Amino acid sequence: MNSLDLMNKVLSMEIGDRIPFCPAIYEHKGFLIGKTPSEICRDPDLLVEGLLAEYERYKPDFLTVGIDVYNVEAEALGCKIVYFDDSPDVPGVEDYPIKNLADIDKLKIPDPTKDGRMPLYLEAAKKLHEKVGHEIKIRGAITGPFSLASELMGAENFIVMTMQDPQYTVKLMEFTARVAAAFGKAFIDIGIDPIIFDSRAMPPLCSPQIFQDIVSKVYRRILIPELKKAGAKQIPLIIGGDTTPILDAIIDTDTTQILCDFEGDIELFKKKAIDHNLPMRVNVDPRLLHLGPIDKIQDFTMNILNKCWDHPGFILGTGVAAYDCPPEHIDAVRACLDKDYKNWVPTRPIFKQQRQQTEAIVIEEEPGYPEDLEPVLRELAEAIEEGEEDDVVDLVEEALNDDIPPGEIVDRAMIPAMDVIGYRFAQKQLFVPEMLISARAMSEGLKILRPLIAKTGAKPVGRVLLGTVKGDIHDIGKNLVGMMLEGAGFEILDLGVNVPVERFIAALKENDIHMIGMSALLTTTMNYMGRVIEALKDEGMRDTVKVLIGGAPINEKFCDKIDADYYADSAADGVIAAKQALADLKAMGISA
Ligand code: B12
Repeated sequence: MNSLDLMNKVLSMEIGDRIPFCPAIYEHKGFLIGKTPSEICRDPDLLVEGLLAEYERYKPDFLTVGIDVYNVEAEALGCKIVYFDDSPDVPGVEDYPIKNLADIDKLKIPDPTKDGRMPLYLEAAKKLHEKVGHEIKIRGAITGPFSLASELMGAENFIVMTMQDPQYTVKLMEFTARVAAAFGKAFIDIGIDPIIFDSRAMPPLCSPQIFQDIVSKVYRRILIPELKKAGAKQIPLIIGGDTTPILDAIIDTDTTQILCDFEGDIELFKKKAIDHNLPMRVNVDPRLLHLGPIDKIQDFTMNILNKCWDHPGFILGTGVAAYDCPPEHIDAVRACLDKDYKNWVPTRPIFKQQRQQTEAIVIEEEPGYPEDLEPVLRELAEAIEEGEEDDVVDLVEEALNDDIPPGEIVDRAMIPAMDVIGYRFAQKQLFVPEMLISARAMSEGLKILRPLIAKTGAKPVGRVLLGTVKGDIHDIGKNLVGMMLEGAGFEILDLGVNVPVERFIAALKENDIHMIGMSALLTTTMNYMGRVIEALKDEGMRDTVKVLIGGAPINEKFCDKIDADYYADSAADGVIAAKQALADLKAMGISA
């Protein structure tokens, strides 16, 4: 049975003669042929070369025509994409066309044969189909309606809109579903089924309620029927992350194949897939795939195989392979299939229903507020929890009228409210949209407090460069630190969020800076601070500038580990640290 015959069987839930393999290779195609993602995503011949290299090297059972999947339709609709010709970074959206709701009406469905890079992908798909379409299943990547909407108006704005304006959310998603259908039809016209990617809709970015009430219905009403009408036989829907909370709603979209990403509840996915007669791909963790070691990758793979091998529609997959993922790591996943399972398959038993084991959830205590909290501050905290911006503004003013000092309003009501939100998020009681709405409400309150906290003196005592490091967009804490430092007489140059090393270094070169304050709220981004410090050393600047760091996951030990100078766990302590830094600089003969 060749790969194509196998796939036709497995996708119809019939037992094939082996388990199919579907590694997720996008930017890594570039690595295989020595080109950057930005080069291959703009040249159909290079794209085909990369796809053929993937086929040759890993012998997958699917080839997906796509690199920077989420940018293609977005670019055709007016998003500005930034390309990186000399680096392996994946191109990204830099600016988007929907700035206010009226802009939605101005958008027109693009023509896939003419607009943006859509024709390029169609050309590559056609060439690939001619070369290997007789022996392997080829699929054209299209962006799902939630993800495209979030590209078109900026993820943060779209997420807030999903909570606050269901009518416009539906309107925009009906439009983006029609765009996806148009691109999908163009692939179908050249003999290739589409595959939908919609990972921006994963929980907790999209709340399960919104997925069920809005997203799933747009799929069921518009996208899936239109693709079926155009002749699609298979319409897989790929949403990464732990989609267990939205599994039923994903099945309700009418997709023909589901994905259980590495964090998902495999047993539950398998049971539901069997109940609904759906093929299911299960992924190996992409971080493990990248970092190894090989024996851990194989343990992870074997665990998936042991759980899923008797599901006739099971496909072994991986999360997206990083650009420079060692190819032998991907080979190691495939080797598990070849070695251990090829002889088992013909006797695979019919799946027997398994009882789902539910884990007990340990509920720790929710953070609270001081017992003696003034009623107005309690109401303020609750308004932040609820994300009621207008109430927050009124209550901050009321607290000020009651002569409560600005610092106390922040420390006793506003920061504890964010802690409550963070706890509920960790407990999966709420999701990113709610967290974002609370953050916005808090920021509105801080706008009123800012001039009161940051009373600037005549001559700055020192200049501080502030920024939240690359990969991280949390800025409330950093902004508070900036306000308090301003209040203590420092001049602040704030680089904002998601700041790469190069911008820190360039700003240091262009300005007379005494200290740099970095913020990180995620365990995945805190290490980036160390990279900035390494760059300071490489540039010979480490001895002339002091480094302050902060953010919820940071501690003294981490500060020592990355060779920063001071750590502070609050804005007030940040001021003390900054004053200490000035004194230390002075002792070194460097004065502000
Ligand atoms: C609001 C919020 C968001 C908002 C941020 C909006 C914004 N404009 O900032 C949004 C919704 C965008 C968001 C997104 C995400 N978030 Co969030 N978020 C939070 C939340 C609830 C509050 C953060 C906050 O503002 N706290 C209030 C401020 C005042 O405190 P602070 O930031 O700690 O700052 C103080 C000190 O740390 C210090 N400090 C901070 N910076 C600096 C810098 C210097 C130089 C100094 C001296 C001091 C200092 O002083 C500050 C003032 O006292 C926290 C939970 C929490 N309680 O921390 C989760 C939390 C940080 N988020 C979390 C997660 C997982 C995410 C997401 C990955 C969710 C997702 N799956 O998409 C994304 C990541 C997006 C990204 N790439 O950055 C996790 C992080 C877990 C971890 N271990 O990494 C947390 C802890 C929630 C949780 N309990 O699980 N989030």
